[in-house]
Amino acid sequence: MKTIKALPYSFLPSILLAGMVLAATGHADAATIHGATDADVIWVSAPKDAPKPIEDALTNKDRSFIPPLTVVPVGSTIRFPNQDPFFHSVYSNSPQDPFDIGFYDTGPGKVVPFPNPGVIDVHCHIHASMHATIIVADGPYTQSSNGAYVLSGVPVGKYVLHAWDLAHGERTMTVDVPSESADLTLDIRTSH
Ligand SMILES: [Cu+2]
Repeated sequence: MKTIKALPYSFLPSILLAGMVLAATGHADAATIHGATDADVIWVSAPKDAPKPIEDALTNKDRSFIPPLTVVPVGSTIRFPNQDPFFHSVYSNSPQDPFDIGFYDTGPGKVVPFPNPGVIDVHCHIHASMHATIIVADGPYTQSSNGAYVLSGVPVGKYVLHAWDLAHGERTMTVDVPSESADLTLDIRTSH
């Protein structure tokens, strides 16, 4: 479990809203949290309710990662296919899931497992400008769209909620989901 970090100034009022049940919805067995956000990815640490691991891919093309941001459930694997006519050598020094897969030429690339949750910064030894972010989520997750998010499938209980974007990094706070029919509005913005 991560330690809850100090929250940015204007993040604090949001916490007060977290316990407010604004309306009941028709969800049968899990609550929904939604609201405005300037984060790109929102997830909660609820390992028992983490989505099943998947096999994903992060393509190397034109000296970049496609896509530059990807979210996978904890335990997933990611392949790094190389569509450039030259070598790449992808690695991460992120403490949760460090890896260094060595040099690989054009082709299917190599597969990396991500057994631990966290925010993983990915780089290339050869091309210093290459960067991607992989978020390994140990619970329900969602990506925002047009400054808003909807996180569904959140089980009843008290959880650490994580929000991430490139400018602000990772922010965390606790949320208390009081019932399976809860529909929580939670503002996750650094300034508003
Ligand atoms: Cu490279």
